[in-house]
Amino acid sequence: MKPVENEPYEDERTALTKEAFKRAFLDNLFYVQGKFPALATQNDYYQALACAVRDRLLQRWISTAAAYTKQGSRTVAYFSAEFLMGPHLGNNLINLGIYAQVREAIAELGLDFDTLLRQEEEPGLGNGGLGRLAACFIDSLATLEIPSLGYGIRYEFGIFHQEIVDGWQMERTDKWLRFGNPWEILRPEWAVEVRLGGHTEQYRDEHERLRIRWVPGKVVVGVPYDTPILGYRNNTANTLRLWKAEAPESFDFSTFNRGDYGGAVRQKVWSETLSKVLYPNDEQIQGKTLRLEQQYFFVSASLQDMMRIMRVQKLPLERFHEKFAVQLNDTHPAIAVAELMRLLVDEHVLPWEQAWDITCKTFSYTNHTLLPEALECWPLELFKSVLPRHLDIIYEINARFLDEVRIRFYGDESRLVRLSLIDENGERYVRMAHLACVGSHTINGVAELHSELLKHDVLKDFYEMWPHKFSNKTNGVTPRRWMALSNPRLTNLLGDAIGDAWIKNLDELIELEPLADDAAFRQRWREIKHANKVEFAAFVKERNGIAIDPQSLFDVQVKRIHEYKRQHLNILHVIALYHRLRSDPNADIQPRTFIFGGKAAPAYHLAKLIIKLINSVADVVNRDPAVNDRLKVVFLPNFNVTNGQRVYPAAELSEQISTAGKEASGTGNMKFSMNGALTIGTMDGANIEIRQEVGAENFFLFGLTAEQVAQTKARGYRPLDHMTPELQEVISLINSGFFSRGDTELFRALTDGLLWHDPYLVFADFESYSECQLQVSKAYRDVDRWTRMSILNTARSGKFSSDRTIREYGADIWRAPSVPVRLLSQQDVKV
Ligand code: 8GP
Repeated sequence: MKPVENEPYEDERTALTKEAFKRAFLDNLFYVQGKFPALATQNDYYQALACAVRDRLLQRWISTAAAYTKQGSRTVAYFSAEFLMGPHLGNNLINLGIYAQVREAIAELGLDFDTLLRQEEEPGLGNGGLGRLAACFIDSLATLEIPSLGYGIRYEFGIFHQEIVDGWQMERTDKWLRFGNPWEILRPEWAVEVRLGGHTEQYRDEHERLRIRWVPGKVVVGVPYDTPILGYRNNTANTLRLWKAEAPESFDFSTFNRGDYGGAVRQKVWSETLSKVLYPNDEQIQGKTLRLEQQYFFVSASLQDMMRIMRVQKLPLERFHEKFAVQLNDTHPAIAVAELMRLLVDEHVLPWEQAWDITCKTFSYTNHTLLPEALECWPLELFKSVLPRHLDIIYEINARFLDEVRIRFYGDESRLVRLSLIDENGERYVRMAHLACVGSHTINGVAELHSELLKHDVLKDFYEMWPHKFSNKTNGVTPRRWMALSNPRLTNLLGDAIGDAWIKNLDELIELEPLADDAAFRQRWREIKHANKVEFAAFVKERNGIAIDPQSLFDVQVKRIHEYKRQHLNILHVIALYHRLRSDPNADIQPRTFIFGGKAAPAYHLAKLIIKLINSVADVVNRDPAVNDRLKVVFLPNFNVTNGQRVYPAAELSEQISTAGKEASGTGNMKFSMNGALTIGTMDGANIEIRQEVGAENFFLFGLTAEQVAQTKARGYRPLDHMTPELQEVISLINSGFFSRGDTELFRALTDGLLWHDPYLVFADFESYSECQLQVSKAYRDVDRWTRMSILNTARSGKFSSDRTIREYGADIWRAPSVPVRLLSQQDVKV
């Protein structure tokens, strides 16, 4: 098909009018779902609606493909093992600019729009911050009209579904594809083969050159599934391309003919395992063979796909780095450095030096964590058994790199040991972060403090080697999903007050600033927050069966459960408040609802014990008539994107209380602040920048700084030095079995850890935290002061749009200019 030059034309099928929508909806119900209203389920209606939206997406997708093909434009490839997209329907309607019309159209057909939205199973193809960041980034890339592809894995099972049974987390498989997925398009014609295992051997090619051949042990096929990603109110629809693993052939017929049916099917089963399930670990690696295979699988498939695109566009491979800028989202895709070398040297016979030059100009690496246990290292033997050829390539990269180090740092043997791509202290490992650093032209952290700590701590030797490679790109989140879609009441108010340009340019929120002094506006601001709280309270009632008071302060901590994020610090403070109330029933305490949510990695026992403690405290506190008009505790099960959209708009206090120097950035902190919640937080990650933007007077700061944490540890941290009488009461209460029906051992692993060897310094920060919480309560009682602070948080959150982040990546790293898209219709293309 060739695009034809003429004016854009809205065809009947994809017009954005209400009438066209209703027609499309009924058409789809009939011809796609094959149902009529008497038999249709809510899910049928959802699918019919999704297909109507999808037609509009496809029109923009084709238009975008046409524009990019014509321009031959430089393209960003975002490589990520996780894309935590959240539901598509609502977001696509926002980005098409037709949310209100479609809601009306559906109502006019006699259906409940919200019920249909709720039918969508969210694609939970990520663990937390890193995966959600990838989703925000591809939204911003499309909004900024930058040609880009997201490359990842189409996991059949995403992050597990969390249930709470008797206070404990239970994991259930996430069958998100159960009813099909209307947002993806299968592209079997672009399937590629990926090899694994086996061995290498030398041979002589037709010119008698000595070369190396990889004889794989097994082969899988990667099949791409494409999801169009719309920009906000433009004609751009970029692509998220996720790979599914399949067997080359369903049956091995030679085996089958020998009568070994089981053996014949085994290959198929094994192949499909590769994209079967997301590893549910956040910030902790498990050195499992399957995970390395997954990483290599999607990276190899993606690089091969990019080479196919080069062929289609008739570009020589020597220009790979001019056509593509590849961003490595953490080290999960870092094997791409060795794979691109293999493809260029072994398969396309480029000289090593030229291939290396192309490789280094192609990749950039983002680090997302400072936790040592999250830095990926693969045992050498395991690595060799999966990727024998890549290990050779890594040895060669390492040898050349260490030669360079030797000359730069004459006589510094220990530096060689520290920088090597191979860790030789004891069992030998391949260090993926080192591979990423050596093979990339830029390296960045995700908030200012984090980038500084990378330079001076985790990646210090690389910084000394190549200071010019390092920069900071503070994270951001998309205001389309995290404000326009999830907080419609606020969006309406903002629309009345300052228009809606902020949705595309979040800095415009600054126009709100003067309104913080307008009493009538403050009143409306409060009404909106209150309405959001009422709605959320109804949801909690339905989910947890707990009645919470919308007049109380909604104090929220939602994120993965991890010791460094210190949910236990929060719950210890709740117990302290409970203790104060029980000791003095007349204590003047600001009524609060403490809301927790988050998943623990299934094998992370302490994190699961923290969940149990939160639920156990909730059980006691919520039932105790002596306090329960003033304290409530809620653990919201299965925190995910959908539940995030419910909770951020209702929150008043955002808990960002990690041990300073541990949280790389955080992005939930940004979502809270832009929705008008105030932060209680440490000097960690992006908290520091949020405080800088909103003003110290509009932020509740407590705790040790990263520097003080380091000093405290260097001196030898002794938790008991920080024991206070109140903290003593809290720990005793837990250990007495008060929250565990007399079981004095249940929480011992947790309390012993805190008392004797807590690397996260909970006791050291407890007093400062409690004191700061008193300040919070005081501020909350001054209704006007609080409202003013809340408005200023939203007004000054412009920096935290992922559009700003992506502009910075674009200018400093990718250098991929935007390519506006002209809308084509069916009339414009001829076969
Ligand atoms: C997270 C960081 O913990 C968080 O501070 C940051 O905002 C987010 O990345 C986005 O940059 N890191 C991870 O989620 C992470 O390292 N996960 C990998 C181990 C799976």
